[in-house]
Amino acid sequence: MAATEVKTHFRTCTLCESMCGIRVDYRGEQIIAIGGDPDDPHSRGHICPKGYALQDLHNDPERLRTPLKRVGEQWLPIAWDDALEEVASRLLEVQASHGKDALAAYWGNPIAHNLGILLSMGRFRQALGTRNLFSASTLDQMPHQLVSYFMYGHSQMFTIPDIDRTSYLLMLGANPAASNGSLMSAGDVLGRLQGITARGGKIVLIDPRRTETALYASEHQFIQPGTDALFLLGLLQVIIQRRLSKPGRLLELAKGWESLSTLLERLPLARIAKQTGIAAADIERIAIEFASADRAVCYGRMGISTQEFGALNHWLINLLNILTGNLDRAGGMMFSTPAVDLLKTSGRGGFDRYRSRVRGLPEFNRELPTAVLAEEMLVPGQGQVRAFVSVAGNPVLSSPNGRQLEQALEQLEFMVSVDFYLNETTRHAHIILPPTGPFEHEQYDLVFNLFSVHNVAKYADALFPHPPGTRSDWDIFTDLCQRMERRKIARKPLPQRLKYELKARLGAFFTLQRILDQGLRQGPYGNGGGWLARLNPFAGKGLSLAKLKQHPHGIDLGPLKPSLPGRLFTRDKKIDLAPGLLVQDLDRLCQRFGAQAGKPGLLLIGRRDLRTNNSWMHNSYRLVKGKERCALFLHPDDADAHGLSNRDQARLISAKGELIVTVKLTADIMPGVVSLPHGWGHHRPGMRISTAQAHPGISMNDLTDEHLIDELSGNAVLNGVPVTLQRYREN
Ligand SMILES: Nc1nc2c(c(=O)[nH]1)N[C@H]1C(S)=C(S)[C@@H](COP(=O)(O)OP(=O)(O)OC[C@H]3O[C@@H](n4cnc5c(=O)[nH]c(N)nc54)[C@H](O)[C@@H]3O)O[C@H]1N2
Ligand SMILES: Nc1nc2c(c(=O)[nH]1)N[C@H]1C(S)=C(S)[C@@H](COP(=O)(O)OP(=O)(O)OC[C@H]3O[C@@H](n4cnc5c(=O)[nH]c(N)nc54)[C@H](O)[C@@H]3O)O[C@H]1N2
Ligand code: SF4
Ligand SMILES: [Mo]
Repeated sequence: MAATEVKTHFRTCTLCESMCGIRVDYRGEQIIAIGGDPDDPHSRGHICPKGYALQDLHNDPERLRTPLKRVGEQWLPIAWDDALEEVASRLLEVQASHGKDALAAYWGNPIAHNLGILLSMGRFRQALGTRNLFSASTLDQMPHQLVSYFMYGHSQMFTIPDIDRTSYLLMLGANPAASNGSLMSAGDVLGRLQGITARGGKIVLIDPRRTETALYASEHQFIQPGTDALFLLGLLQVIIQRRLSKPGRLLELAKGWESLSTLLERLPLARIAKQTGIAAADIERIAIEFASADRAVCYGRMGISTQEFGALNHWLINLLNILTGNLDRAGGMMFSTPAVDLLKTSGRGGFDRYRSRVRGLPEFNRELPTAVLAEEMLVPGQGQVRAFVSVAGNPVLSSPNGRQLEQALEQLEFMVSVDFYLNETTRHAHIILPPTGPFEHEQYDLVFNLFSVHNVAKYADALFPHPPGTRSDWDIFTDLCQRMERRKIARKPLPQRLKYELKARLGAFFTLQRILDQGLRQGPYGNGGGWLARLNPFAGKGLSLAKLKQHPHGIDLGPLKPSLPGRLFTRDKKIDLAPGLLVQDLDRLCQRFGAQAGKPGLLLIGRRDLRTNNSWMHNSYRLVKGKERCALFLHPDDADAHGLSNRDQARLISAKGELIVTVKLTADIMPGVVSLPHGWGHHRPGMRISTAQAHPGISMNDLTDEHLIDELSGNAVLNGVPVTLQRYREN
């Protein structure tokens, strides 16, 4: 008998960092409606078009549910047992014949939303036992993490702008009107930004494009791509020279003050103005306004992270906040206090303990830059990568020079993808292991609570039970790890095998929910005692999973709190203002923008729009319908110079490839700069995403260059890529 009763379920949307609370009305297995949850303390009812599209993902008949094996041109369904057995044995065989590092793995962005992957990742990394580990982090925020590691002693100690209480937000290279905020998880981020101006505060936006966010800003300045470090140096120089620095209690908390003034007076303001395109008078004024605001915060994101001086930018942003006394205080740059404290459970990090084989780039946190992934597969020699695991990632569309990666994937001995779509990347796999969808497993935001502008916690059970014969990411990785571990241990003496079996039995006790419960109990709001605390008659005051479950809309844990020096992970419990490698990197900046620096040609930057989610939600019709969204934004002056008119076709050429683009003229982009979105290019053959394939667009990463990186952090340069433009006529 079909269920007739309509029920409502509350959970958090996992598509972007915003963590919106959603309410899902459903009857039986059928979703009737999705809307914002007005009682969610974090998002207060806000939701964007992608939130509604979660139902398209859930209902998508092309979302894979059964493992697939590629046989010739065909994909054949196979049983889980057979699939997992084959994956475990093939991966280990490749390592047995070519060495441990002949295996590479890549983790994509959605892992950050996925409790099951996050909690099994450490074990899986160990089971893989290779140095060739990669993730979307080096296409995104590695510079933030490297700077936190150097200055605060922990690579996960993310700095979060306290937008709810600031009166001056200086924002560089972020477009929250499209992205809904990044490294600043905030439900209804635009409402919160409007709150700043409504309180009489000011938002200054620095971006080579007058973006959708400019509508919410009090002032927008164009900046020449890749020159933010100069602009930030300019601000710091003005503050130091005019003696506007007032670090207050941070004076005691930080070391390295003496090196700052000489460090920062290296390039004349006039030259900075020329290179950045921001007038010296504006740089001076913004510096003075920033230093004299009662609560100011400087925040920079993707646009300044994925460029040549990503790490330097984040260091200078931190210095600006520190010099003006705006670190670790209300309305400034703060640190969150999440209910499960990842900082305590993960290592501090480490840098340059080994290097990539071909280009010799340093590891960070036992990861290598994704910009070297393809060459590690393509360049022959000892340690060449011959097998690959992709987890929740689509690097063919998301990493620089995606076409090169495609070639690299084609010649691998073995590839497995843990992913529920047969797409640009997974089509190269030999086996695809598809996990359940986001409504079919439990949800708690381990990562985004760390990025949150207000401390909150929320848990949701699976909305729908696992359909028979399906497995979650957690199930897949736990099983795969066991199979790999057992194979490795099989050759060991009996006592070791028995010890392993015992550990495996005990390990089965640690379900996802139990691990989460333990994390909550041991976190800053828990009762501190973990399992033993259950025996304690006074236990129960603190947060636990059972408590959290009583609050389906989530719990408000209060605004961000000052947390230094207690939160610091540096050995001497001081903030390091002048880490050696960052100081050295200033030389690279000065060389790059010295007196000799010529005028660059056209530079390509990226963009996001509200209805995209990197590369992978384009199989939802509601998200792809409507106007074409891959046009090349071009300033009318540049169009004139190239003899182009609106809607013309043109050839856009980089060092790595070319694309035929339709140009869209707009004065909202800086002259000399052009913009394309990423995440498109669904024209590749052999996929099973028909709606996306019917709206293919073009991939910006067919043009980006794997050799363009921030040399310090290894992060890919995805903004500020040199290109040329030519008129295009079809013969
Ligand atoms: N040119 C340019 N390139 C960019 C960027 C840019 O701005 N410009 N942005 C960069 C940034 S910030 C990022 S984060 C990266 C993103 O890069 P990636 O993470 O490599 O790509 P996504 O498009 O997020 O692809 C996610 C994949 O995960 C799968 N997936 C989704 N949910 C789950 C799940 O729960 N479990 C599993 N197992 N799989 C799942 C999807 O089907 C999809 O195949 O792209 C980067 N690339
Ligand atoms: N709708 C939507 N939301 C998303 C995503 C998505 O794909 N779609 N992806 C999610 C992910 S993975 C992330 S990491 C976040 C990213 O979140 P944001 O960082 O807010 O997103 P972007 O839109 O990439 O904003 C980068 C801005 O930097 C500007 N820029 C480019 N080059 C430069 C430069 O040299 N200097 C300066 N100052 N600015 C520059 C660009 O014009 C752009 O406006 O968004 C998340 N949210
Ligand atoms: S803003 Fe982000 S979290 Fe909120 S509904 Fe949209 S995609 Fe989901
Ligand atoms: Mo990202």
